[in-house]
Formats: sequence, structure tokens, C-alpha cells
Amino acid sequence: MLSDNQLSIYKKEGLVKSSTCLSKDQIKELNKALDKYLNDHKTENTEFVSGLYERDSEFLKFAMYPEIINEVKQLIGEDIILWGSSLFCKKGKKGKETPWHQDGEYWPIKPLESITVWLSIDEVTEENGPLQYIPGSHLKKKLVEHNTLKSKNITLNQTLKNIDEIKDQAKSVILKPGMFSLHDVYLFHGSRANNSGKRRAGITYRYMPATSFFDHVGAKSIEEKIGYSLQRQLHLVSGIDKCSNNIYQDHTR
Ligand SMILES: O=C(O)CCC(=O)C(=O)O
Repeated sequence: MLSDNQLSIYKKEGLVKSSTCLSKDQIKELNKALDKYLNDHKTENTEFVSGLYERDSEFLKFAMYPEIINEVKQLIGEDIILWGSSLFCKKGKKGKETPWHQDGEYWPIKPLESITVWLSIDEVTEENGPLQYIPGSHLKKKLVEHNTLKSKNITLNQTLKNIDEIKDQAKSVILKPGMFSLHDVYLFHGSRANNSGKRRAGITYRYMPATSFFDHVGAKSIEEKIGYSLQRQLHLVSGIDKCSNNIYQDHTR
């Protein structure tokens, strides 16, 4: 569980590292699933894959590990819907950059509340393009202006317009395999290109409090901007759906 100190770091900075690490067996399973996925999709771009568990249901079970859900509960409460997952698997050489952004710019969630678990599969160091963030940038709970980028060398195409002025405040998230970080939907974050020679693979799992609504119809206008589909399977992983408009699979009974 997250300690009181970790909870106050999350509140103040908008990101905190997990208090736990998955077990050796769990990490082995994660690696097995990723190796299989990469092998089955050799001809595709696998540096960024959205809708990961929709593409391969093997990735669903990791999102429900109690080690992860218990920490998510501490941050967004007992009623939780898992609504998405992505793979960010940067190659060791010419691994793509993730431009600075706020996640909320991408998502049709109303009201906009969500938390990301960034689960590391490889060792994440300063050299191989760790997740970076601006502590406290979530506090105003406002989405700021983004531009759309066109480049083959990026994972996501939205970028914060005025990031250069505050980039020097960035902190890096260094993680051992099986550890994860948790971050707020309004947090400014991104990651550099990877030229270290060492792959940097992580999976993101996205959870919203079950008081929010995932608007599949409203998603259409965002899809045009971001260039990929937001049609998602929802999974109730704890508590009850208090919004009552979401269509989901129930894993609580
Ligand atoms: O891992 C990365 O490069 C970026 C991850 C990210 O943008 C996210 O977790 O929302």
C-alpha cells in the first residue's frame, strides 16, 4: 500500500512510484505476453500500441493484480473502471519520443478524472527514455493548449504548446522491472527518444472512478485529431458503477 508520505507526494506532484513490485513470476508472465505479442506483430509498429488488451486479452489480467488495484483505490476510491491500456515499447536505437502532453487531451471521459498506471517491463534508466513529468502541473485541473505534430519519430501526436519555458523542472521516473508509477490525468508528461542501445518497454493501464462516463460517441471528434480509435472495452474492477451509463464487463462478482 502507498504510505501517507507517498499519498501526499501524489497530491502535490501528480505522480508517485508504487510501494510494491510485482513478483518474479508475475514479471515472467508479463515478459512472456510481451514477447509473444511482439513476435505475432513483427511487421507492425509496436512502439506505441493503443487498445492493447482489446488486441490481446492476455494483457487484461495484469491490470487486475491486487498489487496494482489496491494502490489505485487509495487514489481514486473503491469504485473503479478499467477503460484502457497501451504499450510503449521504445526500441534501443532510434526509440521514439513521446511529446509532452496531458492525457486528458486524448480522452472522452466526463467528468474528466482518470489515473494511469505505468508498469515497467524493462529496467527504466535516465538513459533509455524514462517517463518525465513536471511536478505540480496537474494542480490547476485544466487542459492547456496542445498542437498537433506530424512526425514518424513520435509515439503520440499532441504536444503542449508552451512546454519549453518549464522543461527544466522535469523529473524522470526511474523504475525496476515490475514496478509502476501512478499519474494524474492533468499532469504534463512525456519522454525523450531512446538511443541507449537498451529497449524501454512499459504498459499503461488507465482507470477512472466509476462516477465518470466514457463517452464512445463523443470520442469520434478526438479520434480524428489523435489518429487512432478510442473504442474501448470497459471493465468494472472494484465497487459499483455509480455513473450507471457505462457499458462494461463486471469482474467484481
Ligand atoms: O512511456 C511513454 O513514453 C509515455 C507514456 C505516456 O504518455 C502515458 O503514460 O500517458
